[in-house]
Amino acid sequence: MAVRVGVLGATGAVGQRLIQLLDPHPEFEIAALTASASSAGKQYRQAAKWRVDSPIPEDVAEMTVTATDPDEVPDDVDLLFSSLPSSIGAEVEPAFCEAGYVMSSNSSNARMAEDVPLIIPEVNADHLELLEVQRDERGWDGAMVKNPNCSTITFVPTLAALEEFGLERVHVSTLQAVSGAGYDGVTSMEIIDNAIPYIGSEEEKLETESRKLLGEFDGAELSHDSVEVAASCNRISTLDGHLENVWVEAQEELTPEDAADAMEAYPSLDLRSSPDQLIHVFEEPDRPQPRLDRTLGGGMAISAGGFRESTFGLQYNCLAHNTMRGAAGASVLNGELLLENGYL
Ligand code: 11C
Repeated sequence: MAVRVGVLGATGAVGQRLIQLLDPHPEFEIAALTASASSAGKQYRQAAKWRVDSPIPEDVAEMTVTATDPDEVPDDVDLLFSSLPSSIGAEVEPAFCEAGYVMSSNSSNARMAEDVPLIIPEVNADHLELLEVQRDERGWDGAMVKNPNCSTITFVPTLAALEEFGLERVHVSTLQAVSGAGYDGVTSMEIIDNAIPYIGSEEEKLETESRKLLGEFDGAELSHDSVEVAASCNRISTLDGHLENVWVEAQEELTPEDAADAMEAYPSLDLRSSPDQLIHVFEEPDRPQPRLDRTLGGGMAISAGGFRESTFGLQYNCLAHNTMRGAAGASVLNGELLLENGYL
């Protein structure tokens, strides 16, 4: 029988992608939708300005949206996907966990909390065991798992593939799509013929989340990885797909061929939404490109190319679909991981 799930923040950009990925889904069935107070009581088709690239599922269109409040979500909902704005997530997500709901959240609040697993299943599924620490410390019947920021998800799996070479220092420079800012964040008129070399708190997220993801959990504490990460972030006029330029200095010799082989061989998982090949490696120097390559693996794969030696060590480019692999798809994958590991 399918697990009954709810979507918190169902009318936003990531909430809409979540609905697209969850209806239909072989393991999950949407049973609750929440949004802001102004949408509560409305049918979803009236509450949401639907903008994703497939029709709104008919059964979802007819559901009534409720306020984002634990008392409004049925008790037999076992898993919540949260795409709430972080200020609201910080306020209400703990109340849902206290009320017994298990939550896979894309919201940026609490990602760096020491007892909250920040998970990319292919990179650090073992960090899920932090939930025992979380349960002890917070006394929750429910649980909170987070996925990282979309631009962090784009490059961390490529670093994980290179860990055997002893990562020392990484610099990453991003070219981020406008959809990362949500529907209202950057309008097309602001960004056409332009690039904006600043995305609020984004650089810090790449620098800190990457070290938490690559850190080690010893059963009691999580130690953050010692790799040094410096990030610079830019908004460009792509619609979907974050492209990143990465420079890596490693302890061991790391040739472009070694790096490409290690990424190509880096394993995917057999969760429902896992792509067959996690990292696609391109030989063409002008790939990956957002418009051509963001939908590889149903939007859940990462791609890499442009491997070369540079003054600052190995250099390459990588790409992922920011609202699929980087946000909604990342939360769904974490939900599947929670199910597979008996947390639901
Ligand atoms: C952007 N990466 O492209 C951001 C959006 O922490 O989940 C996602 C912010 C986050 O603007």
